[in-house]
Amino acid sequence: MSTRAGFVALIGEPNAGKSTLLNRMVGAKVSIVTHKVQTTRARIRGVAMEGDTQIVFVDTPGLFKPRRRLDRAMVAAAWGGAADADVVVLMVEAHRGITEGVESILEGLADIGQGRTVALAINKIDRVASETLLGLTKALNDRYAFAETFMISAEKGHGVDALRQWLAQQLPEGPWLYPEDQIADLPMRMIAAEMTREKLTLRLHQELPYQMTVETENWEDRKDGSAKIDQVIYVVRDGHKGIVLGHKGETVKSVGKAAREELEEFLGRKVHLFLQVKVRPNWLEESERYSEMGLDFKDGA
Ligand SMILES: Nc1nc2c(ncn2[C@@H]2O[C@H](COP(=O)(O)OP(=O)(O)OP(=O)(O)O)[C@@H](O)[C@H]2O)c(=O)[nH]1
Ligand SMILES: [Mg+2]
Repeated sequence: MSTRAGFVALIGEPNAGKSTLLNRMVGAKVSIVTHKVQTTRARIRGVAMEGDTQIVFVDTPGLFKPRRRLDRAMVAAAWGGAADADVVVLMVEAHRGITEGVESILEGLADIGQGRTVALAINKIDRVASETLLGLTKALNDRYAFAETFMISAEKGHGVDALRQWLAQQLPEGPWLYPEDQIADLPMRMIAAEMTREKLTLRLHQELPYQMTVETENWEDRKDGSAKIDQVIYVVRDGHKGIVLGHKGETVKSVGKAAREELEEFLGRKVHLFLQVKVRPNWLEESERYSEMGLDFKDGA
């Protein structure tokens, strides 16, 4: 019996639904999802099986015009993910069509896509009438020679099985890359920090989520089977600290509760989660913060 295995990178504009698709393919939430743009910051790998094929999905940060150091490091990580993959899937939002952002990704693909299989996944088809999809499919295929086009709803699951089956056929023969029971390639302490960042992002408004990062500082496995996890939320201003804490600390308290509950479900054990907010005006220029996120500081230069 011959096995297959390889990497499939998901790329697209921020909010296209890349993390939602990765989670659906893996069958567990390994990458955080919010309705806001620029949620994913680094390359996150999730493992899915299709018959005897192991598909390692690589979720990437959204591709956009970078302004700050963090933006540049994120965009570099995304293109790097595409360049390292056997197959690239470009995700485009059905209801938004060919935006300026999609145009510039198509330009980048002309380079990265060479000698690589690139498929198109038009996502969020639940949001448009089917007539729209034919026109969009044609317009996109006129601009880039996609190996195949899929119409999917990552959220509802439409078209996802067909995409996974096709991807499995594209991957090379070879041994599996991860143990059969592994679903993610991301340290637990980072998954835990990401869960808190998701809950914070969902709770907070405007720019704040982009100026904040979460790190797991300490993880203690206790004798009674529970885990004690200490995390730090870094913000850039005193005012931000106040917002994260909320009136009488209510905001951080409810964020901590939501994150803890999700972590307990993910780990299948009791969790004691302690959150601390620290003002760090320069965290966006500190290389250690980038390595904690799984990004390359130098990429942001
Ligand atoms: N209606 C609809 N919404 C979807 C679908 N797929 C994803 N979404 C929503 O789109 C939003 C963004 O999803 P994400 O998976 O976080 O998008 P992303 O591409 O990973 O975004 P970044 O990490 O910021 O680059 C979330 O609110 C999802 O629930 C879909 O098929 N249909
Ligand atoms: Mg994402």
